[in-house]
Amino acid sequence: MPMGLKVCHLVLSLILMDLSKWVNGAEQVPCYFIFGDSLWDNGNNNALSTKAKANYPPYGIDFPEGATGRFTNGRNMGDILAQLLGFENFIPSFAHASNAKDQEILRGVNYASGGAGIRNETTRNNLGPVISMDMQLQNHQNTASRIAKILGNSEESAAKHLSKCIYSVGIGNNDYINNYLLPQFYPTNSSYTPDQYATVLIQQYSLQLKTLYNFGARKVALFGLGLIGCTPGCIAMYGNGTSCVEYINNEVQMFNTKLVSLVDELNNNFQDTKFIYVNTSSVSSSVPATVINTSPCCEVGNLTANNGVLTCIPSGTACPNRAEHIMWDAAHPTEAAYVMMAERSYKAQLPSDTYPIDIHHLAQLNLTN
Ligand SMILES: *[C@@H]1O[C@H](CO)[C@@H](O)[C@H](O)[C@H]1NC(C)=O
Ligand SMILES: *[C@@H]1O[C@H](CO)[C@@H](O)[C@H](O)[C@H]1NC(C)=O
Ligand SMILES: *[C@@H]1O[C@H](CO)[C@@H](O)[C@H](O)[C@H]1NC(C)=O
Ligand SMILES: *[C@@H]1O[C@H](CO)[C@@H](O)[C@H](O)[C@H]1NC(C)=O
Ligand SMILES: CC(=O)N[C@H]1CO[C@H](CO)[C@@H](O)[C@@H]1O
Repeated sequence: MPMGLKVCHLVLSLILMDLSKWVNGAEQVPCYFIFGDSLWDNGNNNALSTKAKANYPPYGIDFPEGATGRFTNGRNMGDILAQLLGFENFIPSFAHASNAKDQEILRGVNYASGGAGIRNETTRNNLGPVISMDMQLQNHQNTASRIAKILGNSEESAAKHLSKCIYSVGIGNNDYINNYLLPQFYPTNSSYTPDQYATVLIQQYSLQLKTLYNFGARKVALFGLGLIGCTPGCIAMYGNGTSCVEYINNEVQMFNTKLVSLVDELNNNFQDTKFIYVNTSSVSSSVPATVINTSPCCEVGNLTANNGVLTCIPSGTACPNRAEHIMWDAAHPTEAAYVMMAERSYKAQLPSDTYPIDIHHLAQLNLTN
């Protein structure tokens, strides 16, 4: 299958190796904070009584520490972006923050939780409790207090430090997959048309981003939703087993369009701040949509019968040619696909990849308060 991806992955691996040589110990920003869902989770769900977890083999088959709770075979989006930003170590999970040294906390925390959504009830009714965006922001408040203590009991010093960091937020996929698309568990589909639903999601997201701003965030990358209708899980559950489910992609696109408008609005309202939009379908577009591999790399259960469990079977098999696969399980990309997406969000290759600037330029910005 995707020869293009294989070649691309090889080239990108070389770029990553090269980059790590000369930026080693030279972070472009002092800190990086991560909010989001399973594309970003690095172990925050491990101790929760939820079905939305990935801390068992074959997850982590290509990760040095094995199955850590990352929903892929190797590094995830946040890991690769941290490396591109010049960090020597991955950003620690909030679940382990209490064990982390002060110096580590100053470099950032990862709050992301598999299954999490903009809405608090998302995923709860079908898979169990997860850490919603509101709860991730509450956890960030704890971190902000700790940082104020570290910096001499000064909230002002904390806000100043936090203003220099990069923030990435990737949330909203589950408000569709584990909410709007499951009317047997959630009332949203009978309450809202797709356009109304996108609007209420964006309104709530807007408040959440203002909260993040109030904690000091000034450089924020917002990741748009992916082509959910093309994931193996959606194709199995809502399609005819072969092609992308277009009505789902259209619903997700309504959200993305409104998110771009929100980026404009926030940048107009907060002159000392830059929000950017990462177009997830654009940054994954080296692989033509027509060759999206509908078979996950790992062994998954009966997708049409399981109310949204899209993860690998515990101790199931994994395909040997993982660098050639886009999808790792029924919902999550492989590390190879994440490398491609992270690289293009960091340095845009097409004008449609990021708006108005890419993460590399966001990091370089000199914003005055
Ligand atoms: C989210 O819902 C849970 C369970 O109903 C509740 O315990 C929690 O306080 C809610 N969190 C927020 C931020 O609303
Ligand atoms: C169903 O699958 C066939 C190929 O087997 C395809 O030609 C057709 O467009 C699909 N229909 C829908 C509604 O996706
Ligand atoms: C995202 O990129 C695709 C091209 O892959 C483009 O068709 C689409 O309009 C872009 N969406 C937004 C919201 O910029
Ligand atoms: C998967 O589950 C569906 C719905 O329960 C059932 O109709 C189908 O036969 C199952 N497929 C397999 C391969 O077991
Ligand atoms: C998944 C989905 O969008 N289902 C339905 C939700 O309700 C509208 C009517 O407002 C239907 O058109 C959708 O198909």
